[in-house]
Amino acid sequence: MEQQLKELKEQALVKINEATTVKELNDVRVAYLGKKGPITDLLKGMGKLPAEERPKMGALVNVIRESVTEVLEERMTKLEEAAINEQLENEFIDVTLPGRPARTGNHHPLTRVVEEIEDFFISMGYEIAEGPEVEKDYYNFEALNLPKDHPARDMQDSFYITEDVLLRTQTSPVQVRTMESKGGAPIKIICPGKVYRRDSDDATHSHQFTQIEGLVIGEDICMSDLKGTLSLFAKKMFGDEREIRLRPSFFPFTEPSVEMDISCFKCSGDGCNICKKTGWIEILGAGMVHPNVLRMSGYDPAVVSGFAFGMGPERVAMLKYGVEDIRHFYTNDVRFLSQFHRTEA
Ligand code: 2U9
Repeated sequence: MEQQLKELKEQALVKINEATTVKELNDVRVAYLGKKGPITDLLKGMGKLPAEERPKMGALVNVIRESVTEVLEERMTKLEEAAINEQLENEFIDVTLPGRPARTGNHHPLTRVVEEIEDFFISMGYEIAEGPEVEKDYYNFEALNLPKDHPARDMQDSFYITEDVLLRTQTSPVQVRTMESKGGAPIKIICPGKVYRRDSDDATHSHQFTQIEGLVIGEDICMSDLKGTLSLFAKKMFGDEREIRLRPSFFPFTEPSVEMDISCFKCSGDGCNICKKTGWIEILGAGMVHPNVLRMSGYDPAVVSGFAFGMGPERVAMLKYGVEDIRHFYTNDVRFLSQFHRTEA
């Protein structure tokens, strides 16, 4: 049996040396050291040996198994290393190749314009106020000096939910709510947000659009404060060379009321398609807060006065970026949106 064991060991060592791949070597391991291999068989057959021979033979089988295992593991390490080296050589990765650029998102053009307008007014000391889009008739109309029989309250023009509740048609109710909560204290706010009107959608109208309104209330607030503020605003949004002009207008919530034009940023007054050959572009409406509006929300028109203005950021964005159809802002076509890449760092 001793001789048999030595031959087995020699055979196993030869097979280990002959194996050239990890798989072949694993086959050798299973064949010689596995549960069904000859060494295990020999160990199982020990019971048939005379009792005095068993310890010696048992020790010999173990020594042989250990030395075969040791040689096999050494060889396995070498073959594994060789396999990895071969893989590294064959699967060369050129890390200098340029990668595919990741497609990044960017701010919606309307968001950019709204934030630009907000930044200007924040820099002038205004705070941002927000309020509900589903609003009471009182805050949307009544408190803004639009009595029950006013044509702007026509059911056909607004999305009414009940007789007294509607989707706000302007962000003015936010100002009214702020006035109520301030109890007569000075106010300097802008109110950006979505508004809703029953309009048929076309290139310049949308049933839902964005507004930014502003309200300043305090002692001695006068028309020249409004004019100075709007003049700075026009220069910030459309360039330092912009001039403004105020034309008389009418809004139920302001008296006097004005509409503001800026000198055309494309032709500087010579006349072009943007300013319809007039040299001026209408940007927003404004005025001094009507005494009725002040009174209804707890301010005494004999003590304080205020100015207010309102604009549509869609119109500002259309002029700034040359967008010809308002619906582009809402249809989220990436071919449109991807044209507005951030240029600042
Ligand atoms: C209060 C008092 C007065 C807000 C104002 C305008 C003039 C105006 C339009 C611009 C384009 C609406 O989006 S648009 O169609 N707005 O011309 N808005 S003054 O006046 C207020 C608001 C709140 C308490």
